[in-house]
Amino acid sequence: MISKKKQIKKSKSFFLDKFPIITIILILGLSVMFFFIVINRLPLDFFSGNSEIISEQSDDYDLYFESPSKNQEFELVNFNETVPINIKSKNIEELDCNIEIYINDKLVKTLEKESLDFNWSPSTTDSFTIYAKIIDPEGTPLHTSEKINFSVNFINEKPTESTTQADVDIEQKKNDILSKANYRTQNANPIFSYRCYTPPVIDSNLDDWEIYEKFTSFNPTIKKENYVNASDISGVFSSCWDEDNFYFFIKATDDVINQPFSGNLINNGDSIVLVFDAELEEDFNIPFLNGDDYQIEFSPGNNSGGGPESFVRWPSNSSLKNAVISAKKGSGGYTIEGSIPWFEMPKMDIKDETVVGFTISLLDTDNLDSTELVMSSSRSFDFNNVSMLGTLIFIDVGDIKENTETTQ
Ligand SMILES: [Ca+2]
Ligand SMILES: [Ca+2]
Ligand SMILES: [Ca+2]
Ligand SMILES: [Ca+2]
Repeated sequence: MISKKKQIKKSKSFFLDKFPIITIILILGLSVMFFFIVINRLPLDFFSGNSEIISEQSDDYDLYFESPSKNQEFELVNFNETVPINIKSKNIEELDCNIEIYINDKLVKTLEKESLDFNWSPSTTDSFTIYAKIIDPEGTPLHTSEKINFSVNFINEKPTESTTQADVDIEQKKNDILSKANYRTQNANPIFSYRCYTPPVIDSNLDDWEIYEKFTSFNPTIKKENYVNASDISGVFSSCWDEDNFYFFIKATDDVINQPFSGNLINNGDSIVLVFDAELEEDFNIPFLNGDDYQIEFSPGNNSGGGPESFVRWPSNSSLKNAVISAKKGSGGYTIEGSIPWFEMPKMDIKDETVVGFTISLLDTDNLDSTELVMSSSRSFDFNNVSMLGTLIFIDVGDIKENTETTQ
């Protein structure tokens, strides 16, 4: 535009010498008219790129995805598993707005700007594109994020025919709990533990876990520079509960099973650690372990053929006398299935909708004689800092065995 004006100025002085002023005005008028006709006919993009980008540049809002990352591949065990969606925002603190999430150009969720995390349940093995929009109260998009491609691969199950009413109700119940709960959203996506109506048999047969949600998104947390790939150490975790016990299983993938120790040393070999903060809300600002916290380790058994073991690192420094544990070691990994009676964790007063601090960590030792790498269900983990814990939510959605029978 500037060069055009300059040109017009030049021509103006040139014309002034030879033609009457009226001709100049006529030419100027025609040029202006012609300019606006051209602008109107060309698509807007020709001049500005995109109308939304104008507002983005002027206001400097931004949204970016922490999860999924670009081209991330999610391997899900079954349809109870979800893809964690975590979004970070920039410069929208003062803005009156909501955030819309689109997957394959379909609106899947509208989030409040304060909590930009949720779990998305894909229904099929596929590739997806996700993006988010900042929407003002009138519904006008102010900014659109970068598009992120990711893929989902269901390892085991065939897709269910359709979403049952029960699934819808469960999602609704979860969302209601999350909207009321006070938990550390930044640490991890909450994990749900379903009430069981038929307790799993603790026998290293994992069939009884099919109906429960599985967690697989472990992050390297301690000595993470040693992380190589998922066959070095990764895992599938699930849990459920009833009035008497907390039940769990872990299926650890581990290229080298090495547990030289037993007793209070098991955390130096291949083992898992469960940490619970029973009074999450009350202890929100207390980073150290206190009287309502439990740090419990499990070993699949040592190298000399000893059976599975537990050790309560906090608060008691002893084994869990009344826990039932079954473990199986194989090539490429091990499983631990267990039940812990609630009376071993007396501060865990668990009922429907109880929210506690929780992280499960996989401790991997391959060739050294102490832990080489820790993978955790929270984004960061420290044995002595409960403020890094993620969240476990106990939920009663009825006898889900009955609900799923109709779709199988
Ligand atoms: Ca079992
Ligand atoms: Ca390993
Ligand atoms: Ca505590
Ligand atoms: Ca190992």
